Amino acid sequence: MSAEILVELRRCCPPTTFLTTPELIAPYLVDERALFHGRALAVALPETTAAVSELMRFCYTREIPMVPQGGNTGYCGGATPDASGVAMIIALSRLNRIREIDPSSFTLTAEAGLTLADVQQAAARHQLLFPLSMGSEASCQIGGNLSTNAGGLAVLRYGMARDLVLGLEVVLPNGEIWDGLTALRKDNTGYDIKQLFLGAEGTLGVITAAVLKLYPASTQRETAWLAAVDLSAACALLGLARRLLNDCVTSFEYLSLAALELVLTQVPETRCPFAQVYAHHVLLEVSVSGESSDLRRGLLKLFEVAEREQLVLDAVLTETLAQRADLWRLREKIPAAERAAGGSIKHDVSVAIAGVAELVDRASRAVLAEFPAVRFSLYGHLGDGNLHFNILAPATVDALAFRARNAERISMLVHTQAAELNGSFSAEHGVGQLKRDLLAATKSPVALMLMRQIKQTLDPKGLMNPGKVL
Ligand code: 2HG
Ligand code: ZN
Repeated sequence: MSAEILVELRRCCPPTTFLTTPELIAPYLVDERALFHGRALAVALPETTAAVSELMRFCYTREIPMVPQGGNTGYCGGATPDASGVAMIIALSRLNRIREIDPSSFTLTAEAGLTLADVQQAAARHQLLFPLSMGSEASCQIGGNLSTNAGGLAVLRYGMARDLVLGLEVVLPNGEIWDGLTALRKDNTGYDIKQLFLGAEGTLGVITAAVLKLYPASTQRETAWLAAVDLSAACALLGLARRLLNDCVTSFEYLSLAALELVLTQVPETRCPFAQVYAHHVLLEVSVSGESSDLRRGLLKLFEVAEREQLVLDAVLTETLAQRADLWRLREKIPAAERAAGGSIKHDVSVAIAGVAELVDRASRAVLAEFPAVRFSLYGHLGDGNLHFNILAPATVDALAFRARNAERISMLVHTQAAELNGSFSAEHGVGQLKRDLLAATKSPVALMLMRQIKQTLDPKGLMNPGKVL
């Protein structure tokens, strides 16, 4: 970076630390999956909202592009700068205080750089639950979760990240601070401005803090593993479970046999819950707060009805915390297992729940017609109609070369099938730079016009996270 800008930056933003040496900034220049490599002027580590504001005002006047970055666990390159080397990375990790927790209002005010696990633990200390939950929770940051509207493992019951927010504090591209940190549950006064920044992936401003919704902590929790007859039966099982269990289903995760086998072969100390081999597996978790429900009895009833209706072939209920952890490990380790097996071409598609089986059928046939030797790793949040329709290279070829040559075509085949069923090409991972062209190609002209007008209004100089989303 030019020495003069650095001197000026340090003079204008004295409390902020700037990293400039190649070794120190290197981790900020590559995304989680190493799909994108960028360059940057420097990495700024502001510790307060005022410091973020000063920094952004400086960048705005000098027309320096800004790339906000949280835990850098995203899947679409949304926090990785481009190759120009002119952008300032704004890393939020030092803006990491719990500002307030109000158990009577069931709210927690968190700064952007807290990890998701920090937020969950802060709520738990008051016997409260912050329900957003995902494999990367120890390192992803709440600001990133909100900016990308993250999903995860309990969306079925509690919604996506945007559903868990009451108020936001945002620094706009010119450094102005929007204090929207309201804890009101009802505020029907015109446009809901916070929604613009939730899911905007840092293209409109930087989320610095949020008032989050909390829930009573679960006092009873039961976990079951079931083998479904097929995918349609698994979907029917979901409806049955919601009805029989008083809508207490927190997670309803699907694993195809292939995805499960990947974990069993790649991850040490894992074991299939069943002695027999089944093609379709469901990890089902139910939870309640309070003492009145008998979840175990409800689940046993579910097993009985589901077997009678020929939806399931086998089922187990965990007896110990260790057994529960083992089951969740099977699900949460799938991405790591895919990596260990040479990596995958990932898809994050969603359709209405009733359409999931048809999507899998159509997309599998479309892919196999052109790539008969590929291996599938299908799994995901079936309760949300969201599948990770991931594809591994044929066992006999070089995985990296196969992906480089064929990922685009394979993704096109999968996304086309999702679109034909009115689905989404990005249910929970966002757009970033990976899916930006897909967004441009598939959103309606009116939707694109509205998005571009919003961008132009909030970020007239186009400095916020350039090249992402739009
Ligand atoms: C999950 O559900 C994550 O485990 C990652 O969204 C999905 O790696 C993937 O494809
Ligand atoms: Zn997922």
